[in-house]
Amino acid sequence: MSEPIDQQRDEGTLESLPSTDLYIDGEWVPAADGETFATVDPATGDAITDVAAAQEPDVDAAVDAARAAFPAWRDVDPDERGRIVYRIGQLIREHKDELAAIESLDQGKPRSQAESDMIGAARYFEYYAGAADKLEGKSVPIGTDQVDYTVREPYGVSAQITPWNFPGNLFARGVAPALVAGNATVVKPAEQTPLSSLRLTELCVEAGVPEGVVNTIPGFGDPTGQALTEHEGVDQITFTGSVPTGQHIMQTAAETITPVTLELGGKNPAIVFPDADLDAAAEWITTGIFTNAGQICSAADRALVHESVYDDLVEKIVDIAASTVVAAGDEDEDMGPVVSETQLEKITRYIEVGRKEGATLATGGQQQDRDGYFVEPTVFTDVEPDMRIAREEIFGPVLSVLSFSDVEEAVEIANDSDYGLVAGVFTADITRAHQLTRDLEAGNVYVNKWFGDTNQTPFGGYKRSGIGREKGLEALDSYLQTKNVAINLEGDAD
Ligand code: TXE
Repeated sequence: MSEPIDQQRDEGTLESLPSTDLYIDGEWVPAADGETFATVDPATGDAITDVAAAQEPDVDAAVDAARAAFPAWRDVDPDERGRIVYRIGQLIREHKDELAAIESLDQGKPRSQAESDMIGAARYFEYYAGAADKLEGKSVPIGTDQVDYTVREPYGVSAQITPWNFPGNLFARGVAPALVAGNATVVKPAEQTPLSSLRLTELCVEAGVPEGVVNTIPGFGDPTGQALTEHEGVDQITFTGSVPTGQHIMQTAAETITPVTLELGGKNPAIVFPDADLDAAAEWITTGIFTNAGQICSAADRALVHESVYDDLVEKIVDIAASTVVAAGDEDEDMGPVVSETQLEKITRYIEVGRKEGATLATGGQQQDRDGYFVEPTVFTDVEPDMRIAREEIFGPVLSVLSFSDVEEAVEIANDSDYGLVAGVFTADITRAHQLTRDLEAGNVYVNKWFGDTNQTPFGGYKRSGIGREKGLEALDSYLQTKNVAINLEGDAD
């Protein structure tokens, strides 16, 4: 075990944590050199506990364990593999309260939002479990003298590098399809939020996942994540995080031609037409930007509002923003603190940028005068498309409201971005809705809603928002490669 857990704010919350060590080859082990780091409670700024920090030898050990465990896991009968994975989902459901308490403490989000993340985590395992015995190939008709068919095979070792905004949920989003496809995994959770991944790892083992198949090694981007993505023994990489780190990982992976699935940032437009239900649009957009304190790649970052309803909608949005209650996660109000001091500084810096650029601060804009990393729900109006607050990902509870005069202008502003993750359209006109879903450059388009996509729906980005798709049956493509088999039935080479 690492350091005793002595600074927990929420008495009893961490009792169920198996350990704060690394989980490698079926055992909890300290980092090779005994290195640890503190994970911090964002509601107070105090350390919660120390967690082992994996170094290069630990990465080697985890990848070796995964490589050794891979063939036997690949060869488990598909129906049995599915049953084991399904059991993980059931265990997550049984333990959702404690998992949510751990998540809320470590990440800062309101307890009920953490609970819903954990139900979502359970759903990933349940959903993919059913695919284990349906990963079929096809037969290819190439003539009577040959039989040709394809087989879908796992890559081997899948490295999962996860961020801090949905730590437990994203652990499940990657590990569930990786396991179902027959891969072994090495997970490196974000250094800000390692705790739920440790508990989820234990539940995987309890469900019957064999030793070495899931290895979890908390640590920093460098050296831990770096050593993992460079490793010759890694066959596939799934990363969710920032564009620069995604670019860096892709460059690193190019050395070994390792396939990458990248889910990166967004600067997502929500386009509101005059015929939309404005009350509903205001609710959806504020939910879209203030949930998880705006730390969501698919947040509603930019509201593009038709000039004829601009003032009306702004008034509704500002009313909701001003009445959004901000509190520590365990108080379970609307919005918690942001995850870290670094993130708080980034957000407050952008608020300053917005002011200097000449946008109007309609509400919020302040860091709250208390310990921890609390920032007010913030709305900027009179934002112009070339302002930095309209173009760069803030990843905080800061909405930029812009106006447009016709549909062409709305589409132009919406698509004038390096990102292409999510876009939303609010209108009562079904034809216009379809035209926009066609014209918007985004991997996901919402019509008259925001969020609420399920585990079944594919999710990923156009342009610099990423490569590949998470969720849905599409996600399995990241974890399977196709082998074509051609069998000669008659005839010689000539
Ligand atoms: O991200 P990083 P950070 C965006 C958001 C946020 C910004 C910075 O705008 O403000 O990124 O956050 C690991 N090799 N998103 O610095 O660096 C790191 O340890 C391998 C959007 O936290 O991308 C962590 O586990 N791994 C996003 C993970 O990468 C490395 C969610 C994410 O960290 C590494 C989070 C390296 N060299 C932030 N360097 C989303 N798409 O939802 C870091 N890591």
